[in-house]
Amino acid sequence: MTEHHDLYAAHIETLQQRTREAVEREGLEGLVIHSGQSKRLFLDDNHYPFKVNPQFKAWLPVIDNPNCWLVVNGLDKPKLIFYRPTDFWHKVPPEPNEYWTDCFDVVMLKQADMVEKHLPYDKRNFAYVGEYIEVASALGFNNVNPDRALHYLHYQRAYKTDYELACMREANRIAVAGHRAAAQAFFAGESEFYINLAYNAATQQGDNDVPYTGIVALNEHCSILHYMHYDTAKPDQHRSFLIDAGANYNGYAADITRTYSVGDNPFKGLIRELDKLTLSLAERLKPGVDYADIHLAAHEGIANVLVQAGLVNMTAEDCLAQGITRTFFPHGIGHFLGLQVHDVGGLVMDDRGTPKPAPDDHPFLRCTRTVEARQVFTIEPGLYFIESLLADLKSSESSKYINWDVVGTYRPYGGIRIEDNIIVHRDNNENMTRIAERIAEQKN
Ligand SMILES: [Mn+2]
Repeated sequence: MTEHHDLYAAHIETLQQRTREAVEREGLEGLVIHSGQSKRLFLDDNHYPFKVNPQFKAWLPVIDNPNCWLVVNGLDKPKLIFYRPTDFWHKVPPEPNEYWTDCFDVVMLKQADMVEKHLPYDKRNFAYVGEYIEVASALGFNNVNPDRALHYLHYQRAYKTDYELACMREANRIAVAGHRAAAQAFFAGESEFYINLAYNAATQQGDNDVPYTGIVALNEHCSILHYMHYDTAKPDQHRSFLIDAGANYNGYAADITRTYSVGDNPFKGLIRELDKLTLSLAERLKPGVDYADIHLAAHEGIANVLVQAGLVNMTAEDCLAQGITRTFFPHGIGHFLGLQVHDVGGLVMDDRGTPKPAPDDHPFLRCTRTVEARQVFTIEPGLYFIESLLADLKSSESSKYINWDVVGTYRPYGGIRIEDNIIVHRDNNENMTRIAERIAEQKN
């Protein structure tokens, strides 16, 4: 993406302004941001996959290099201390020379423990931002992950720069390619394990590259909300397939869910209803709307689907009032998306970090912010047939309103979730996922 160069420079300018404000609020001179360290397994000489500090990857598309540092104050050109050891065991990153290097004063670091000479000499007015508190104190930092500065940065991160939006469109494009390959593997009758491989091959991202562990579930497994197992055996019958899988571009995430079914059956009708619900809820995103209200609207939508499908024997209003929709849709309607799949800053009232928790009846909602332009959300209603929650419902007063024989016919399909990634602009919404799907379809 050649246009990245200009967008990137503007992105850095925005981060500089935010940093200036953050350090002023904290009474600091600057921040020293640590990319992280390689973490060793207990009593072992192998390492966990490296996951970079999100505050580091906010600045530059380097997500695979531990022992790097940024020194930023919002005024001077940011300093990048880039780790490049002499090492014949591991792949050493190339000397940075891409478009983004112009925005930094780059110094090379050959030995991780020699970083001190590149850091500010007087650290009293600098804060360490990173995971390794013992490293920070060994280096002489007293101020670690300062609250006021981080609250401010986290809150601001909800407003994506044009560069970030471009990255997220690309992440969606890559993920959609994976979803298409996965759907094909499902209809070809493959196992969960193989479907996941097909996804990885199409995205060219391995299990450690994608932004989160993908959910690849067949049949009843679709009812396990965080099903993270990949069954190597093909089931006797392929009834349904739920895939929640993303992709990463420059450290930015896509987070997409689709559900499929084989043949013509009533479950397919339910999938269509959920698809419509996703689109209509996405339409509700607009500046000034309370995101939590979209969650409540999702429950109204689910109540309507339950009535129409004959799963309940009551009005949608009563279904909602008795909380029955929470049995079938027990998670939140979505979340902020960005550098992290569940991006930060969703549950605060302001840039001081004043909490704005999820409503008592909906504790799993991850965002309660007022919707504004430049924010990116997922919208992901679901409808599941979860054994334990159905058992609770069956033993409750409301059991008499449930058509249990109808519930029984859907149980072997597990459940449905349809999840899109949406940019809210001032005058319109941009459903990145549907756009990427349309483009991919036209190419074929
Ligand atoms: Mn999601």
